[in-house]
Amino acid sequence: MQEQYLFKEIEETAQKQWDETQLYKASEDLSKEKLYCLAMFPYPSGYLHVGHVRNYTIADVIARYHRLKGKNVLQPMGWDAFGLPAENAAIKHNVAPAEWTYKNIDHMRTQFKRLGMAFDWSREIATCTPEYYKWEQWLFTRLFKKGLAYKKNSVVNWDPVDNTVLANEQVVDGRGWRSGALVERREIPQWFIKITDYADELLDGLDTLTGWPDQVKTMQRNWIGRSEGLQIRFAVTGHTETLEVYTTRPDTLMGATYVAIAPQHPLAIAASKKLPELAQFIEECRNIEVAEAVIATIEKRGVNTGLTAIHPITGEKLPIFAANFVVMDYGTGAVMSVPAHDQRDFEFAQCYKLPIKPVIQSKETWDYSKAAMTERGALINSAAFDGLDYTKAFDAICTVLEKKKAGERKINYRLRDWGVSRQRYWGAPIPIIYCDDCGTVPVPDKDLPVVLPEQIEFAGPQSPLKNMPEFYNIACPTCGKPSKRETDTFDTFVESSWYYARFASKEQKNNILDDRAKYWTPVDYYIGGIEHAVMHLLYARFFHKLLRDEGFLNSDEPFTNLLTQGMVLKDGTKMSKSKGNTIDPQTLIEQYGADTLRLFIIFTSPPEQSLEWSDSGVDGAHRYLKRVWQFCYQHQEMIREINFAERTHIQWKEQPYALQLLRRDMMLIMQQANFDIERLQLNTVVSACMKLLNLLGDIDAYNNSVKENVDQYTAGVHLLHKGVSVLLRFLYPMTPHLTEYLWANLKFSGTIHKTHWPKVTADALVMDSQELVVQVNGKLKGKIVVPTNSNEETVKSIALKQDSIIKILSGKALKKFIFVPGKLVNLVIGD
Ligand code: ANZ
Ligand code: ZN
Repeated sequence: MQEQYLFKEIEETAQKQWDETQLYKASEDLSKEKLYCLAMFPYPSGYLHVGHVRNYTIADVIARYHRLKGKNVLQPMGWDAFGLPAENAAIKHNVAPAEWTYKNIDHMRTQFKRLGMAFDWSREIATCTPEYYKWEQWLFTRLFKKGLAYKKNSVVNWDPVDNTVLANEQVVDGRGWRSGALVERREIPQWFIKITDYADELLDGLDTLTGWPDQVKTMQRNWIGRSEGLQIRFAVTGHTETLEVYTTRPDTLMGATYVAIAPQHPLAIAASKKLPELAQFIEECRNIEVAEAVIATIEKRGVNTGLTAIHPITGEKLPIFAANFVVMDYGTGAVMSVPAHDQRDFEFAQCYKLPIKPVIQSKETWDYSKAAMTERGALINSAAFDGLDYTKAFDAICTVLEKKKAGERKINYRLRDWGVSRQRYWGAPIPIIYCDDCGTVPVPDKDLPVVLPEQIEFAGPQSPLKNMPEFYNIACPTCGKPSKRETDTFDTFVESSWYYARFASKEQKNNILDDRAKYWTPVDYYIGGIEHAVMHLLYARFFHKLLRDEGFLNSDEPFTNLLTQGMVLKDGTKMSKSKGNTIDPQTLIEQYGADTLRLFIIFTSPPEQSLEWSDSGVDGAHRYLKRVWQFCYQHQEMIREINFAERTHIQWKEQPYALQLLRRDMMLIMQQANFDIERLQLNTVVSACMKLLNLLGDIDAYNNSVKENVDQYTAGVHLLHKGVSVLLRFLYPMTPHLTEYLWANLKFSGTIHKTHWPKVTADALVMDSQELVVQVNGKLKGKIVVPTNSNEETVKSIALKQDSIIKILSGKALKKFIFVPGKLVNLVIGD
């Protein structure tokens, strides 16, 4: 063993060996409890940043801990390899997306290895390979046959100069990122997957996810947006068809003073034929965004359609407006407007001088010329319903309308079906063929995968597939007639929705998954950024249920515990290339080693909180590891000797109080660390390691003080040996290279990778004796050791037998003896 901590040599030797022996390769072993630990796989952008390092280090610490706990651990890694940046790079630098992507993957794989991650590389997946996307194409054809995938028109961002559809990220301030042209909204046919069929299950399932942060569950609940309400049919004067509106506040029905419909509502379009003003308004609204946040803030505008709706209870005539705050694709695209109690309705009514009729009792006096009163309360101005509270009114009004056949209760969701088609090149081709005679035909299993051509050329941002007859011209699989392939590709969220399951059955050629997926899933720990709280995690939960329903999985949820790690900050702000405040992990690894970087990252903050970068913190972590090294270096012979010798049984309870206390302290540190690591409070596990090293120093000092006494010295050395073995194992998840080396070099048995996590010896926590402070007239005079839980009499007799006390007491009267159990005795004496 060298005196110097030569991290580079140690780490590189270890990594080479781990790779050659496939140390982290996982196999199914039914005799052991499985543990599947997964960090969200990265997009292969080309290099790992510190945020990645944090994400993957946290996961690696959890995985390594559970290895030592005796679990059968799977920790795979892969690449979310399709996506826009590869296309942008292709357009800018004239390099094929495939080539660019595979080069980045190679570089990042090397970086991961240099970080010492315990990944099972035999299961590596790149989602852009046909072996992978074949199976999502296959699944899609199943969903199509089941009616769970369908095509309908939907709005996209259209760049009129580049003649292409743009992704949202490619629209900057309403203009195309490349052409600078004003982006238009266009309706084109697109593919959807019916996630709404699973809305209720996705919502209810959240209640079972006790290992998920509440914040994420709330975000998913809001996204699904289930609401209970009433769908009402209004008769329209001069029309035979009724107008349906959806309301979540049936209790306010008597306060409806007008009806508002979306500009794209069929009734508005019909009315616009005779109303040029309305036609123009509809045209103007074509380009407004429909995001809810936008609707809340835009200026409420509209046009009177000239039509009137008949109030289903009062028979009053209510004007029907086409209004920009009503969206076509929620509810029925029409609302009964209650300006007294809904803010959007209120603003519109103010603008168009429409009546405001309060029907809900407010707690304080309310000024209805300023804002809507949106709280619930008892009904007023509502004829037969006056006095009813919210729940009773809701029920009564629903019942009346249901009896009149003018409406029924309805549950609505904010969740929309998932639009999966993208008009982009670098994605998995959607496996569909259009035949003039047979219609929409899914690609038969035997013709899968539909391989994405990788030798392509970009002439601007449009997908090259659209100009490749050799790709899209194809014979219809049913009738053989010349037909056309779909040239759209899948949204990359499709690939990331099921990769966690495919890791279990990676090389399976005959099926999407096999029984190994049932063994490994659900993922026990899933670690990633909060930015994936909604889309990715919701789509993955959805796919899990789809795969379950196809018989491939046997659980309902994919991720049992979810850990969302915090951001890495520098000077309080997010690190970003544009701010020029990024840290390159590669440089740090060269300067300090991967173990230091890993230790610093884990130590500095609890995983869920943000981490403030500090160069001196990295340095501190490194100094600590050097101290660990030094301690082991100095005690190497002593430790090896014990490891070589036959086991000596130490009678701990017969050792001096001081040593028993050191041993108890060691157990207390271990107990706390074990508790912390279980609740993923990883930073304090590092604190425990720091305390342990200090404690080892104390044990060393004790050993030096009892050198003359062979028995006592032997016991002390054994405690030191134990302490080192505990320290190395506690440090192992963070610093696997260093601890592997020291473990082997100090001749602890086996390899550290396969040893067991330290257990607390319960009896060491219970001390047979305890130390009390001795005071005389309130002044500290020394300490005595008494049996634990001694009564006052015993303590007094022991105290009075102390030589020092006898001396102090000589010739003086003991006026009072004060005993504070567990703490002190105080002798009050006179002159
Ligand atoms: C009358 C009313 C009175 C409403 C009141 C609210 C408060 P959630 O919870 O989101 O489902 N609404 C319905 N469809 C709409 C659409 N397509 N575009 C814009 N707004 C729409 O909210 C449903 C409520 O949002 C409905 O209840 C309706 O307004 C409005 F004091 O009806 B309410
Ligand atoms: Zn055909």
